[in-house]
Amino acid sequence: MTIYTFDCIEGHTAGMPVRLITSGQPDLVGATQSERRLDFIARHDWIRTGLMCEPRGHEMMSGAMLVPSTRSDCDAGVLYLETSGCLPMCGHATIGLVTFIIEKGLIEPATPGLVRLDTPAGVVEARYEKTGEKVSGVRFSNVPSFVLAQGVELNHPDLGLIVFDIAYGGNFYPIVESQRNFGDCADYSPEELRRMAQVLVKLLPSVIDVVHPDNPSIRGAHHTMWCGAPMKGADARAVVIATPKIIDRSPCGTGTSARVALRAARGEQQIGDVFSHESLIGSIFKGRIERHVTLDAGIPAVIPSVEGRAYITGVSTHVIDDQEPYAAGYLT
Ligand code: PYC
Repeated sequence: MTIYTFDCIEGHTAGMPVRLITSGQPDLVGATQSERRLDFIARHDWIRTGLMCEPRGHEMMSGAMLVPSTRSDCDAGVLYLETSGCLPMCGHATIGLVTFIIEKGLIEPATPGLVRLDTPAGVVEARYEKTGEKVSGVRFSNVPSFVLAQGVELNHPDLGLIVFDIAYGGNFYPIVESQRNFGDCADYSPEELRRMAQVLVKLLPSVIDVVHPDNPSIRGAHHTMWCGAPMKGADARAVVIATPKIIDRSPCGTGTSARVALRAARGEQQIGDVFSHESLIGSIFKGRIERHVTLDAGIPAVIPSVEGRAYITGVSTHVIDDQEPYAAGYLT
């Protein structure tokens, strides 16, 4: 029998849970964080499922694990863990983990006010502001974000023909906007959106091969964005589903980045414009275009930044006894 122990900081960003694992990390093999993510998935994914899924977590649980940086120019390395998988990047978790490590004094960044993170998707720079002991806001500059495809058509069994664009902001997002067979995310219950997302994600490979042009280990779309009119005066609203189960409570940092990339490609947003993006529950992220860049594969992209706020709600220690029946967790 082996008992594994993990210390965590608990909290939320814009209402979406963040569980930050600060001890018990496995030794990972790989020269880059992207390679270490693949090693984690191959050998240690039970830590993700054990700490994110029931009975220690729940359907919406999401978080991150602090790991050593593989680069000398970063303050910390990070893997993003949630019930939907070990992600290349996660925006709300980035805002959360930066808030937690600064408020708890876990890391002293080389440059005060700036945390450089070695993520599987690339280097992410997060700027934070403090009011007293509290972090009052985090704005991270994301990895290059771009449009993979526009006008993709899919015959959805519930909706009929739907047309959407696919953009990348650290994860790939089919972005479904108002059209003949889909009015507004507010027309559907969260459970209906989740069911529609599960079907879309399942059928997507039959119409398009989703692969990052510069990093083929980032492939497939497991997240979807369902757009609608804002409820509280933001510029737009979206409900993001990270299949199989997550209905994001935040406006989704990587999803907001993907939407900003789409808006940039359409000429709807310029450098300096602020795009306020509202979530399922009305919480807000602010998305900006920091600069235009080009992928190694020659595709135009933007560096978006996303701003939001996170809060610590507790600390926890979880143990996983490998003889326990639900050691690796479960989702119903
Ligand atoms: O904030 O990037 C995000 C995110 C990904 C999945 C859930 N939230």
